[in-house]
Amino acid sequence: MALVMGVLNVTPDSFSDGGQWFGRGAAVARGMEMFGEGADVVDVGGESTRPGAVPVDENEERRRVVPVVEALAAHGRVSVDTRKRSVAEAAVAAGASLINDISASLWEVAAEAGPGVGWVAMHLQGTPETMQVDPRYDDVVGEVRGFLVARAARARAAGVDEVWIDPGIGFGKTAEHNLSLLRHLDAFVATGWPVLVGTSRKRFLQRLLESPADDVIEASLATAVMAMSAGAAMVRVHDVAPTVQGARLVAGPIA
Ligand code: HH2
Repeated sequence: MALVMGVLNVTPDSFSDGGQWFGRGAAVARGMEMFGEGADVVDVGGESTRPGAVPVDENEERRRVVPVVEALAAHGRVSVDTRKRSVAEAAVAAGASLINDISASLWEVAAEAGPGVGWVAMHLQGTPETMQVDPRYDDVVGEVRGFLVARAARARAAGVDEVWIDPGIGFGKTAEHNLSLLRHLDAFVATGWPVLVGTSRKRFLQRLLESPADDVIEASLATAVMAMSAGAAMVRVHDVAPTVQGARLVAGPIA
């Protein structure tokens, strides 16, 4: 069965849930709730990477993330969503066992931590500050896949046992690029690296459906189910309980 990664943004400004879980107590309670709903991993992030978001100072990011990781790691698997080495290191020291790395450059932190700490390579064109200005590809599927396979191989060569690849839906991609990647997930699955996909509450769904943010919850579930049906081994979502139901259906009755 595909794994479900629950999103926990400990930020004042994330795209769909900014500010909601900013306090430590509220964040830990939400993480516990997601474990209760069946999340296999809770992904703790202290910096919004939505298009145009303001970068966060690394001390502030560590201050946001570490206590929440520490509290949740006693109850289930925790990943840290960061592009900063010091934040990844501090989160691993606090109990995170997966580095969800939107910069696809921190595999050495996982390698240094040794067995039991995995790494996700996510593709991003440009930087979160500018990535949606004018994203361009000749062959989005081939370029993103080539990049991820090369990074995954470097991580494996450095000694990381558990390596995931993620096409980075919405990160330096137009709605058409995102659709191409979703339609061709089989090309990523065929690489043999386990594939993680995050479509949850993303802006391209709003654009495609011409909907306000709150109305893309169902579209988020639909695209998560599509991704799992195409062979994604993990989906990153805000709405854990319905996605766990979807994962069970894909793995069982409708397999
Ligand atoms: N998407 C977001 C953040 N981290 N990590 C992976 N591996 N894959 C993704 O698609 C992905 C990710 C952006 O979504 P969200 O956390 O909802 O928003 P924000 O960056 O504003 O916190």
